[in-house]
Order: sequence, then C-alpha cells, then structure tokens
Amino acid sequence: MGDGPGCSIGGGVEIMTSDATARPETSMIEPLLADAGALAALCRPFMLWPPALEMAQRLAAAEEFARRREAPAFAVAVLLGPTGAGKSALFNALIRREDASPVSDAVRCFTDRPYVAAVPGLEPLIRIPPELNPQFIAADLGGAVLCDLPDIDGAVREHWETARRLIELSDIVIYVTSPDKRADFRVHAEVRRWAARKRWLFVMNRADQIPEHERQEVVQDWDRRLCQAGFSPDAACRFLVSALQPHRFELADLRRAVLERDYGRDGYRLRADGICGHLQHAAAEELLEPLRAKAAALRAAEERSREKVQAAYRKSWSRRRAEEAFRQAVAQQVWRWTAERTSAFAALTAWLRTRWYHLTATYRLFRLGFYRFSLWGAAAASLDALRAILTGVLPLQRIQEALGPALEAELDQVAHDVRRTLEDHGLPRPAEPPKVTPPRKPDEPTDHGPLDRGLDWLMRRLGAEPGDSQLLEEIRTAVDEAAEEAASRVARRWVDVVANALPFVILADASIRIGRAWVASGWYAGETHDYPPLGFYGLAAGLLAVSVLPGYWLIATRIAAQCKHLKPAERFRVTSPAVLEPLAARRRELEEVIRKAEDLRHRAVQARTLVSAGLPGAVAAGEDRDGVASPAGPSPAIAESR
Ligand SMILES: Nc1nc2c(ncn2[C@@H]2O[C@H](COP(=O)(O)OP(=O)(O)OP(=O)(O)O)[C@@H](O)[C@H]2O)c(=O)[nH]1
Ligand SMILES: [Mg+2]
Repeated sequence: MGDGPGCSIGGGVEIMTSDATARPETSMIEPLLADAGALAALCRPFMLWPPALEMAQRLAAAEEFARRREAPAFAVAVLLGPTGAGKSALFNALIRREDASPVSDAVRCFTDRPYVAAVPGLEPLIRIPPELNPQFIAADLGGAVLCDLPDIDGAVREHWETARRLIELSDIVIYVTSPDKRADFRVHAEVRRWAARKRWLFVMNRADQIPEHERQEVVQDWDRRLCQAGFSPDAACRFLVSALQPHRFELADLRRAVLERDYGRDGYRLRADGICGHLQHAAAEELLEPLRAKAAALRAAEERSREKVQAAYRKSWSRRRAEEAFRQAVAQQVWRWTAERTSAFAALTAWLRTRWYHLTATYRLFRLGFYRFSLWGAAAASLDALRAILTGVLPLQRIQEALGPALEAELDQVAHDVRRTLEDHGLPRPAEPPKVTPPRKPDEPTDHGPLDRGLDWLMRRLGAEPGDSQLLEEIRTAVDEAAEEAASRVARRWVDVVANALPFVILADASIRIGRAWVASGWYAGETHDYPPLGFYGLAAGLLAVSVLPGYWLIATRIAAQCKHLKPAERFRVTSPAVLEPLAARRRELEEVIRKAEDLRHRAVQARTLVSAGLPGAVAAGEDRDGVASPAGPSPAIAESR
C-alpha cells in the first residue's frame, strides 16, 4: 500500500500522516492555499456584491476541503443521478451485495438517505454529518468509499440537499443516468455546478434496455450533453453498464476504475486534485466576468470625476492670482536651473540670486556673533533664516492658496460624488490612515506654553504640514516641468558667453595691471615696495561687480520673457488627485482581486495537470463550458455487446 509510514485501520486501509508535508503535491498546494487565503481577505470590501461573496465562500469551501487532506488516504466516490436511473441497483452491483441499498420500481425518490459502503474502520473518518442519517455497509473495498445518494431531480428537496452535502465531501463523482434521462435539465445543471471541483466518471445504466443498433447513437448523444457541461468523455471515464446484468457491458471496467485501486498511493494526489478543482471553481470566469464589469464601471466613474477635477483646476488656474503665483514659482526655479547650466560669473550671479536669503541670514548671524548683539538684528537674522528654509515651499503654498476657495468647493463636490459612487456600488470607504503621533518621553511636558503653540501654528501655516500634500506634489511637478523647459531656452551657450564676456575683460584687465604693478615694485628682489594703492583694488572690485550686471540683466530679461506667457491651466495635469483616492483605492483593490484570481486559477489548472496523471475519472476542461467539443469515439462496449 502507501509508500510512507502509516497505521492500519479495520480491514487494512493504511493511514498516511507523518510524511504528508514532505510530498511534492503538498509543496505545490500549500502556496496555492496561502494565496487563496490572501484572495479571500482581498474580497472583504466587496462582500455586498454577489460574485465577490460567492468567490469568498468558494475559497472558504476550498480551505475546508483542504483541511481533509491530512486525513487517511481513502477516496470517497458518490453516485449522482436522477431518480429511477438505477443508482441503488448499480451500488449493489458494484459492491456485490444484493439489497445493500433498497431498490424500488414502484416508488420514486425512493432512496432518502446515504448508503455508504466501506471498510468498517473508516466510518468515523469519512465525517458524514449524523443528521443525514447515513447507513453504513461493511464492504471490503480497500481505500475506496462508495456512497449511494438520494436523487437530485425529484420532488423532494431534502434529497437534493443530502446529495449535495455528500457530493461536497467526495473526491470522485459517478454520474449515473439511464437512456431516457440522459438529457435531464436539472441533473445537467447539478453536474455543471460541481464540474470543476470533482473528478468524474460517467455511467449510462440500463444498457440492456437500449436496442443494440441504437447504442452508438444514444451514447454519442449523451457525449454531446457531457461536452456541453465542459467534459471530453472517452472510454476511460465513460461506461455503458447494466446493474441487473453485471456480467455484460462495462461494469467490471467501472469497478476496476473506481474501486479496485490503491488509494494509499493515489489518495494524496486525489485530494490535491480536488483542492485545485475547488480553487479553479472559486476563481471561475462566471464570477470574474461580473467583477471585471464592476471594475470597468468604477474606472469610468473615476475618469468622470477626474474630468471634473481637471475642469475645476483649469478654471482656477486661469485666475490672475494663480497664474502670477505660478509664474513666480517657475521663475524662481528657472534661476536655480540657470545657475547650474551657466558658468563662471553668470552662474555666480544666478546662484546669488537664489541664495540671497541664505547669504543675508549668514551675514546677520556673523554680525551678531562677532559684533554687537541686538534684538532687532536677531529678529532679522531669524526671519532671513526662515525664508531661506522655506524657499521652494512658500511659492507652492502661495499657488495652492491662490487657486482659491472656489476650487475647494468644487473639489468638495467631487469628493461628495465619489462618496456617493462608493455608496451606490455598495462599497465601504477605505479607512483613513491612522495619524501617527510620535511617542512623548515620559518626563516631557505636553505643552510648552503659548510660544510653542505659536511656533507650531507658524510651521503648519508655512508648510511643515501642507494641506494637500498630493496637490503640492502635482504643483511642484508642473512647476519643475515648466522651469526645466524655460531654463533650457534661457541658458543658451551664447547667453553664457555674452554674460561672462564683460566681467572677464574687466578681470583680465585688472589682473594684468595688478601683475604689472607688482612686478614693477620688484617685491621679490627686496627693492622698494610700490604697490598699487588700495583705491585701485576697490575700483577693480567695483568695476567687476558692475560688469556682471549686464549679464544678470540679460538672463533676468530672458527668464521674465519665458515666464510671461506661461499658462498653467494648459500644462497642469492632475494625475492622482487626493479627492479621487477613496474610489481609486477601491478600484485598485478590485483589480488586484481579479488579477490574483486569474493567477490562482491559472496556477491551479497547471498544478492539477501535474498531480492528476493516472487518477481515475476526468476533469472539466477549463472555462469553455458552452463550447461544444467534438464527442469522443464510441465506447468499446457499444461495438461489442457482451
Ligand atoms: N432493466 C434494468 N432495470 C434496472 C437497471 N438498474 C436498475 N433498474 C431498475 O430501475 C428501478 C429503479 O432502480 P433504483 O436503483 O431504485 O433507482 P435509483 O436511481 O436508486 O432511484 P431513486 O432511489 O429513486 O433515486 C428498479 O426497478 C430497478 O430494478 C438496469 O440496469 N436495467
Ligand atoms: Mg435509489
């Protein structure tokens, strides 16, 4: 029997437990189950949608089914079919026990409880709910458990429920029908319902009642029905039998296929196959399709709201104040870029222009430190330092403020629309991220008084906690893009040359004169020292300072010209506005659900192909349920009736 350590039950069924985790199918299934758990958690916000709820329930059922994989290596096969097809008669014939499950010709929906044939020790392990009132029949079937079920198409609904609960527990479903019931709609609906999750054997009973010349046609017609349910029936999984004449037709083949097997060897693979089937079923196309439609609807709603946001911004950006603030911010940024893209004096003047407050603050602090301390000086230095710190933040804040309260009102309206869309779709709003407050030291007082509160307020006001950080980021991007473009036009090669020409000439002239005067003074030969007067140096420095002004003016005029016609309304694109975030977050989560479900199904199908080689029965082929595949060739028993 099993190839691992185990213990024996009743009539010799070996239980395998300890090596379960070492099996290759286990290592294949574990990650799938972990992903299924993650997918179920992702479904949570969408529980008001029937397809998502159904998916979560199916995933839970898969997990429940998987819990049984550690159970002993036995396989449960059930007989599913319409009333009167001869399930009970077939059950008796398969286990070779007359009247094990009573048969009736006069009463329909006759079987009203499960009849379970198995080795005696397996009873408690099969875990059939006692309220279903199962009747156990001791039969030497090795690791196989065979169940005769009540019908699933009769007038007694309790029979359907009992049958379903047993089918849920099963690994293999033997679909039993008879010639006159082969196209029964209800039975086919039930078969489709379980198609993906189980391994299937198809049995046409009462073969003795089909005239020999019609057998082939009857079976072909049945094959067509099975193809519509997603199967590709062939001689390995389809059997033509007669329960009343067990020695004719293919009853022996059926018994070999399902009962005379070594489930100690195949049990784990069979269970892994079932788990994959459950996962396939949980991520079925019939559930994903409506979810995709929902995702498309959310995307469309998001797009409509984005348009509204875009229009609101366009309107606000067209306001004079906003345009001015934008241009100023761009100009400031262009100066910075220009300092990097020009050289020597041109770069120096541009750099001084952008670092003005840094310099003045440094100068004032220097004075405070080395000369006389004054309150006024300290205040001025602090103000300059603050301005220097906030350079780059303030202009953006100013833009945000300039966009105005009208924008805020329109964005509020969009936020309201977003909330309504979420409500209409039965979606909860995403939880606000919790505000993280840094832990205080125990001895630290909670409030330092009005001065600290004032400073707090000032920092919040001046940008330490900007209102909509996402919007500020968008504004920053727009400013940076515009500045980059403008800077590349401003800092041309020739501008650099022209701006540097005059200062270089002055510098060269002054250097030559100073050099000459120093040489003439013969300082290195110990002669009389006759250096140029101090006034000369001052004049040279003054001239140099003045000579940079034309270059500065040239750059300043070019920057002003570039910024003058900037139209922020045209260039500003809101990519992910914060007001849309609740909707966008749900849409992303839903897309993640769909993507993960598709991936899970794909991997479950692959794993199933690997584990199912050599297992009894057939599985439903993928999603193409309604595609009518070509029927398999006729059963050997049709040609050769025994
Ligand atoms: N001729 C013929 N009759 C059969 C065959 N199998 C079953 N029968 C008869 O069909 C009738 C119904 O058989 P059951 O086994 O009770 O049918 P069932 O599918 O269990 O029906 P329910 O218990 O009502 O769901 C009985 O009279 C059987 O004798 C068969 O292979 N050939
Ligand atoms: Mg019956």
